[in-house]
Amino acid sequence: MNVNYNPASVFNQSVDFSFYLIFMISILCLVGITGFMIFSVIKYSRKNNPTPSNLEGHTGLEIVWTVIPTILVMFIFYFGMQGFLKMRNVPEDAMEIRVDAGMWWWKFTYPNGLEQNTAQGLTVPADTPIYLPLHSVDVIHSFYIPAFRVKMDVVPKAVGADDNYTWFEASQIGSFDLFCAEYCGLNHAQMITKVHVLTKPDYQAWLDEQSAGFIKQQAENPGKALITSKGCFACHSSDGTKLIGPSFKGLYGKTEVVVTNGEEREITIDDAYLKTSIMEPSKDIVKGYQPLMPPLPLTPEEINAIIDHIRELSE
Ligand code: HEC
Ligand SMILES: [Cu+2]
Repeated sequence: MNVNYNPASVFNQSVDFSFYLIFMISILCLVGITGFMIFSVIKYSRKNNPTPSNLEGHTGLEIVWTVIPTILVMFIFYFGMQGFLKMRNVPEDAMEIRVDAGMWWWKFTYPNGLEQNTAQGLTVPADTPIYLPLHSVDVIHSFYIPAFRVKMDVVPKAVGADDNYTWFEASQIGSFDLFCAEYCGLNHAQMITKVHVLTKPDYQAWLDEQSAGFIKQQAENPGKALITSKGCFACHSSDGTKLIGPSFKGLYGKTEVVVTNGEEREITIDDAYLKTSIMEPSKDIVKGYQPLMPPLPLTPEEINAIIDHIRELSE
């Protein structure tokens, strides 16, 4: 089949070919079976065929309707398998960008340590194979870029599976939707972002600029950088807006009611309380909120940096 279009990735041709092949076979079956039914209704009506007769087996027919579907299924399998093998075999020279998913955010980590979040999206160079190891910190998500014909489950280690992966090579400059295709809870719909495909020189310029900014922010305000890179911002704002969790603004020193082991108690937010809230989120639940905060892997230094930043936001 000659589909005349400009494919967005190197997978489009084989995936679309399999799709159209199956679609065409289905249309042929639909037309053939419907036609035969109409033919039989007319030919064997009471008017045209007054004396009914019984047909008792027909070896020739049985062979035909076993052999033809088998050939069709083998065709579908052959083309499907070819496309599948291409998607599972990552080229050796692929550039690695690690993908982390959580409720309800994405994080993309570049070889030089640069991190991009859901708001920023995934930026890649065109005509370069990109290898994407997929990690989930909580439940099963699914990494889906419809324009590239790429969709792969992002499975948490806890499920016992090894980390999953996928790869692609973009062939068109532009921005394409990237979202979670596995319903993963309340704000599943927030896991939508873009893949930005740049020319190789534009990508290099973008990478240099972003990396410089990222390194500067990490040095100047590690707490702020961590809140972005660890995905806290998906549920906590820094400007007083109430999201899924309370805003970090004005938090430090505030008095509030929390539920601990089913009992309400009043606390004043200090370093020790913040440390517990971050390390064991399910211990004290702020009254009026759902226990939705996941435990996130953070080192003690990282927690201290975040606490420093939360304190700053209340000064
Ligand atoms: C999936 C959403 C989600 C993410 C991601 C998340 N939190 Fe939370 N967080 C909540 C919710 C909901 C609460 C309120 C319920 C509770 O206390 O557990 C909360 C409570 C807190 C509290 C206590 C606030 C208070 O008013 O006492 C702190 C501190 C906190 N989170 C820090 C963090 C940090 C730091 C991160 C990132 C490393 C983070 N959270 C990531 C949802 C989230
Ligand atoms: Cu998801």
